[in-house]
Amino acid sequence: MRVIDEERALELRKDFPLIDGSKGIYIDNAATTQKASCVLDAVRDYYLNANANPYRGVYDLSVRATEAHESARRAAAEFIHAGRPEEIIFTRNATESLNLVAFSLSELLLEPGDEILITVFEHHSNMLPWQQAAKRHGAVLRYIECEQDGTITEENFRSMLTPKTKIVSMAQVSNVLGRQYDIKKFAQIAHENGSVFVADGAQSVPHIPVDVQDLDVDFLAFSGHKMYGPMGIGVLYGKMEYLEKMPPFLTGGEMIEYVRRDGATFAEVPHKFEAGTVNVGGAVGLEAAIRYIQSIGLDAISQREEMLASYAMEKMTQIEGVHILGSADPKEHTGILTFTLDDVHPHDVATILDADGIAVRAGHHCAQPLMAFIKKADGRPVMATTRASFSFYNTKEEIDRFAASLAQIRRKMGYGI
Ligand code: 7TS
Repeated sequence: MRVIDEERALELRKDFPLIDGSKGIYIDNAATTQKASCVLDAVRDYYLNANANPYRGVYDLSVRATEAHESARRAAAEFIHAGRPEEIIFTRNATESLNLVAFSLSELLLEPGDEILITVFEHHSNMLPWQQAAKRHGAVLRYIECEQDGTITEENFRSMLTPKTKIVSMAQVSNVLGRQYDIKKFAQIAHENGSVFVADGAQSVPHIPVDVQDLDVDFLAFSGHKMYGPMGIGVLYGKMEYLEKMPPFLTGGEMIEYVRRDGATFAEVPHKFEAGTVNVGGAVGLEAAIRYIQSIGLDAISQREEMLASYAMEKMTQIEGVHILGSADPKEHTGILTFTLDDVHPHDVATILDADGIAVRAGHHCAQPLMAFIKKADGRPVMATTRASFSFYNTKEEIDRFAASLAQIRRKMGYGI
């Protein structure tokens, strides 16, 4: 493994034209990462040299477009260690992947009175699809509450399962707390209970090695744009035993075998779940992003991001009024530090940081139930927070500047230091 030290980070940064040499500091990587030039080149090359509607034509260009899409599917399968490429379905993003599984799996499994189990820290994209599924099927959506630092104990998890729990869904890494959950263990417990386990990998797949066969999750959703790839391409991994039985999510062109006036037979998996013209350019970009990540190594990436979180945490905890959500251990943050600053609203924090050229995220981070659940020292819910999230291309020098800017905010707002 080639360690990413400051020198190597600056070298790798040359791969990201938007931030290379920029005075600004981009630390909103959990929202989306910057795009590597090799990704942009691959997308451009596809449109310049192989663009056609795939799967439909017999002519050379269409065959090349089909091959490009299938090559990306093989790359995604290899990246998360799926047993076979057909278990990879391309979607627009993690949100669409989660909607697909929530819709089609619940059609297959849910009866009135059944239960779906998720956690209180889920991103809205792994919450609303289950709320809707529960409504459609007369099922009950239950929430596991974590401890204030984000911990979910095995006992707590077990205590929420009942014989009616058909589906369990949770994030492998929380987009607010940055915490990584032992989904291998939780999936095993869910399986012992006869429940299907769905993992939201939007914040884990870009940062830590993920092996779906080792984890033995039944589904895994993630987005290309959070892993240096383009927007508009996402993945849903699913075990073939479920995908084959699940009804389609979207219907129309390309997902059929044969259509009659009174119905249709559907195409084989994965095409059954890829209705309409697919995003070949996005898939090509995703494959380039995967190859890029593989060339650096996820072990090196996760080590670097942990180091940056640790460095930032040390600086931030020295600033009066800063409170970091989640664990006190930087190893439990996957490069994500969400915080409050006494007396100052997160939108003011983010605006003042922006004046110093620093891009962070402020608000509820699409996790409003978590914001209402996490309490400040005075017992009131945090409701909104500011989040800094690092990528391997960020540097210690950037964190020094971020911390220096953060340290001035309370004074600038008239609260002294
Ligand atoms: N799940 C998690 C855990 C996420 O963090 C996000 C996006 C999604 C699902 C949805 O991904 P999308 O690509 O479909 O939008 N999270 C964030 C965030 O934290 N800030 O902006 C987007």
